[in-house]
Order: sequence, then structure tokens, then C-alpha cells
Amino acid sequence: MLLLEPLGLLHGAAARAAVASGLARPLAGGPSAFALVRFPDGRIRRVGDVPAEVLAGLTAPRPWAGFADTPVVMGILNVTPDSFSDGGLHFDPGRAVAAGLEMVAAGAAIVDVGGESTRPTSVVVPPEEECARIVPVVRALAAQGVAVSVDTRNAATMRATLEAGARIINDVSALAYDPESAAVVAAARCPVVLMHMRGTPQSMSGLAQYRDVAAEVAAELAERLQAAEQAGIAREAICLDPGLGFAKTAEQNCALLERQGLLLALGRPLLVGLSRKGFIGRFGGATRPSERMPGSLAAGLVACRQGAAVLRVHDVAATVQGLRLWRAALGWDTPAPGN
Ligand code: PMM
Repeated sequence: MLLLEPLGLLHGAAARAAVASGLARPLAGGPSAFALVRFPDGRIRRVGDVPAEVLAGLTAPRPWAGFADTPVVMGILNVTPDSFSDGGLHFDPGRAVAAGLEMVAAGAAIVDVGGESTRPTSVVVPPEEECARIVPVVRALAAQGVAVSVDTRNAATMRATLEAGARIINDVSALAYDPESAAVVAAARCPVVLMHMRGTPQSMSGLAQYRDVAAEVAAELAERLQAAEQAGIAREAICLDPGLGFAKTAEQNCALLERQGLLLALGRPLLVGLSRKGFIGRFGGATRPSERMPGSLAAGLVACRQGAAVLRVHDVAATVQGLRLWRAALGWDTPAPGN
């Protein structure tokens, strides 16, 4: 796969005018656009000088899981005693369901339910315990029509939660952790998120060595994408995720965010999870995760600028408000008369 990087990103009126005059091409179906492209050997060309089929990986629309109008917000619901930001908050199933419904009311398109923390110091949770934590929550939310995704690496948990009504599987190991997981997703024909990571949550911090973080993450995600397809998962079902904070330093997270467009060359939509993570605290000067909403929102909008289709966040209401402003200011939505 040719890893082309879109440069000269344009938004709003500039994007519309440049695309109309042939000086730019839509990024991932638009409405943003790009005017230049960098080839793997470093050459930069104007899009008009590159055949349309060579740029197809970057330009093609990529609807996923029924969400055509992106970016959308995925609310994080950790039913764990130890997640880094919200651990313990939603450990009671009743409180977890109420929090999930609140996220939907605040504008989340998806609620991502997890029963195992993946922070570096976390302990591995057996699938039986994971299921005991999350199946009742998934079932209750799904029964109310919520689009539930399940954050798990375990095939048994995938099976049980899909039966309970989950619609999407979100695997931080990109289906590499459990040898049976790809077959479960293939048989269910459900949408799946493949996140980039090296090693496991316990070993990843020693594996953050990259020459070119964006190019290497893109190449490693391309391998996981290919493995998933070989296991019988339809390409259209797959969403990719750079895995910010997983086997990456704070600087590497920022470098990846800045050059996220390169990952769009893989032809799939991108989910970005940066909410309240350590690098937001480090660069934003916020020690406690609960104080990191402003930095998370700012960085989330950078991710959208670079073509993210799904933002995975703790602070749903604030993110939805920020995204509405972003869309309105770029002329993506026409505000209702009188507003
Ligand atoms: N980050 C966490 C957990 N699951 N899933 C995806 N797809 N992407 C992420 O960045 C991601 C994830 C980190 O823990 P949290 O649930 O406390 O945010």
C-alpha cells in the first residue's frame, strides 16, 4: 500500500473553493480537502499532478457503522475499579447505565463500554470477570436503543456482549491478543475498531522506539488491517485508531496527531482516543485527569482537522459543543433561522 500523506489541508470556504477549481481534493470524502501530497520518498506534488486513482486511498468517502455524518463522539464508560480517569465511578451497573444514557442525551453517537483497564500498571482481568462487569450494562443500554461498542481484547467477551446487543467491537490489540477474536468479529459481521499498540499494556512503555512514528504506526496498522481482512472481516467494517498513549511518548503522541493524515492513506476511517491522557496533562499543565477537559477538547479538534471520524471522550457534552462550533464555523451546518 502506497503511504501518501495529505498536506496543505483546507477547511470551510477555502476547501470548497479549492476543490471546485481543481486545486484540491476532498479528504476522506470531504468537506475538508488537501492541495498537496507527500510521497514516501519525500517528494511533494500538487494533487492536480497526481492521477486520481493514486489518491483514492485519501479521497474516498468511508462511511462506517452507519455513521455517514462525521465526526461523531464516542462516550467512554469504564465499568472498572481502576481506569486512569473514571475508575470506580461507574463500577455499579445501575450508575453505569445511567451514565451511558446521559452521554447519549448529551450527543454521543456511541457508548464504549469497557471492563478492563488498559493503563500501564493495570492487572489483566479474566473474561469471566470482564463479562460479569459489563454484560448487564451492555444489555440495558442496547435495550434502550443505544449504539454500544465494547472495549475488549477477549473473544469470549466479544461473543457475550454481541449477544447482549453490542453493535461494535473496539479492540486495543487490533485483534492480536486473543487468537479467536478475529473469527468472532468475522462471524458477527459487526463493525470493529483496530487500535495500534506494541506489546501489551504491561510491556508497552518499553516499546516506544520509532524512527518515524507516523510512518511506522501506519505500516503496522496496515498489517493489522490485512490480517483482519484475511480472517474474513469486511474492509468496510473496519475503523483504525493510532492508539495515542499506547507504546508512545508524549512527544510521539503529538507527532502522530500532527501527521495523522498519513493514516488516512489506508482508506479507512479513523477513531482517535486522547481524552484526558497523560500527554494532555503534561503539555496542558493539568496533573489530575479530571482537569484535562479543555486540553482534550483542543487536541480533539486538531484530530478532526486531520480527518478523524470518531472522537473517543470522557467529556461528551463539552466535546459535542466544541464540535458543533467547529462545524458551524466551517460552514458544515447551516444554523437554524434566528440563531
Ligand atoms: N484508550 C483507552 C482505552 N481504550 N480504545 C481505543 N479504540 N482507543 C483509545 O485510545 C483507547 C481505547 C485508554 O483508557 P480509557 O478508557 O481510560 O480512556
